Order: sequence, then structure tokens, then C-alpha cells
Amino acid sequence: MQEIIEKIATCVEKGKISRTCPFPPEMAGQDGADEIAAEALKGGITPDALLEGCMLGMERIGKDFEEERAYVPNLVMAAEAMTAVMKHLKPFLESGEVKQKGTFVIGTVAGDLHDIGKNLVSMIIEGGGYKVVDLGVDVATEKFLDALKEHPGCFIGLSALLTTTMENMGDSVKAIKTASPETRVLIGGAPVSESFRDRVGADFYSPNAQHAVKFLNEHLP
Ligand code: B1M
Repeated sequence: MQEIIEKIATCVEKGKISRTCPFPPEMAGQDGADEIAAEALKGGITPDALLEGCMLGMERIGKDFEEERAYVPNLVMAAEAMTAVMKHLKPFLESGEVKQKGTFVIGTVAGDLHDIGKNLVSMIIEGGGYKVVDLGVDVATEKFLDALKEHPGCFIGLSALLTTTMENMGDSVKAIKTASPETRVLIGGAPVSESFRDRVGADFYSPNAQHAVKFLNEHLP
């Protein structure tokens, strides 16, 4: 299992999406994240192990970027490779529940284009039995407010990956809470913390998707 985790981590770190993908040149002709994930799941590897590999790869490329050994195109390729793995995980995360428990509206806040964490949270919450309305990335506060009108009684989730967009997250939370104090608002993303949650008045900070589902289940109207 450790070997598969390492292979996935390498594909994500290097941005090796699939066998036919010519990037990176030193891995040309080799299996990529797509083939390795498909084979591993057939062989009985758990979705959690594949996610562990993805996170490890992202951590490494993030560090390389920070230390100027990698650049934005490398981040883009890493994101594509992780997305290729997530495509295979989706069926494993489906709950099979017929009746949906509630609606969860999610988006990455204004100015922020990172969507992998948001997509993962969406997938796991959908798998937990909720209808997910995904507003996408760079979501202006008004769009969250429109969704609130369209889906009364929904939970709202906001994701932010940049320290520079956290303040936009705060503005969105405050506007949502002003318009509808009873709406439960969840926030998450690498720079977000419990003290930030407290400062902006969100109901819950979740460091990952699993905690978010637990919160929703405990706070169903
Ligand atoms: Co960017 N980026 N990026 N990036 N990027 C980071 C975030 C960074 C930490 C890299 C670094 O310097 N080490 C850094 C931010 C520094 C900071 O603000 N302190 C950074 C930067 C600087 C930038 C740019 C400014 C670079 C530039 O242009 N010079 C630029 C900004 C663009 C913009 O948004 N306006 C930029 C661009 C990009 C890409 C577009 C190229 C690409 C994203 C592609 C995509 O998302 N489709 C990208 C990537 C891939 C990263 C890293 C490498 C990986 C992010 C990721 O997907 N992680 C990242 C470094 C890193 O994280 N190690 C980095 C995997 C994902 C599953 O984790 O999103 O944390 P995460 O989600 C987790 C939890 O946080 C949580 O659950 C998830 C699962 O556990 N969670 C929630 C997330 N949302 C939640 C919501 C919830 C609950 C939990 O409830 C609602």
C-alpha cells in the first residue's frame, strides 16, 4: 500500500496526469495518476489511501513552489493530476441514500481560484447524503445571497486557500449572517482557523471534509 501511496504522490507532485500526457518529459510513456488510481482501486486500495497520496504530492509541490523550485504551471499540472484521481474516487463516496438530508451550497470565495479542496468537500458531503449546489470559484458575496434565497434552509460552505482572500471570506460570512442569522455557515481551507471563525462569526470551522459532514448531521433543522 505504501508503494501505491508513493506512486500517487509522485504523479501529483510531478503533474503526471495519465500515460498519454507528455508532461513531465522524464515520465513520458509511464502510467499516470489516472491509470495508477484505477488499478489500485481495482486491487482493493482504499479511497483514503489514494487521498493520502494526493495530499502528500500537493504538500511537496506546494513546498517546492514556496521555495521557488516550482512555478504556477507546475501547480496547474499537479491540480490536474489530483483531479484525475478524484474522478475515480467519486463512485466510492456516493452514499446510495435516496432521500437527501438537506442542501449544502458551497463556493470558493471572491478572488480565489483554488477548487480542489472545495471539490473534495463537495464530493464527501454529497456522499454523506446531501444535495450539493456548487457555485464554483471566485464567488462574490451576492451569489451566496442569491443561493440562500433559492435554497431556503440550506447550509452554506465557504472555502479559501489564500491569506489574501480570507478577508473576502469574512465579508461573505458577515453578509450571509446579516441576511439570515439562522443559516449555518461553515468555513474551511488551509489558512482558515478556529480563531478566524470566531472573528468573522461563522458557525463552524472544519479542517477537512469529514468534520464538515459530522457538523451538518448534527445541525439538521
Ligand atoms: Co496556489 N497557493 N496559488 N494554486 N496552491 C497555495 C494555496 C500556496 C499555499 C502555495 C505555497 O506558496 N506554498 C500559496 C498561498 C500562500 C498564502 O496565501 N499564504 C498559493 C499561491 C500563492 C497561489 C498564487 C497566488 C500563485 C501565483 O499566481 N503567483 C495563485 C492564486 C490564484 C488565485 O486563486 N487567485 C495560485 C494558483 C494556484 C493554481 C490555480 C495554479 C492551483 C490550483 C488549481 C485548482 O485548484 N484547480 C494551485 C495549487 C494546486 C496550490 C497548492 C499547491 C495545492 C492546493 C490544493 O489543491 N491542495 C497549494 C499549496 C498546498 O496546499 N500545499 C497552493 C489539496 C486540497 C485537497 O487541499 O485545498 O487545503 P485544500 O483542502 C482541504 C482542507 O483545507 C479542507 O478540506 C480539504 C480536504 O482535506 N477544506 C475545507 C478546504 N475547503 C474547505 C471548506 C470546508 C471545509 C473544509 O467547508 C466549507
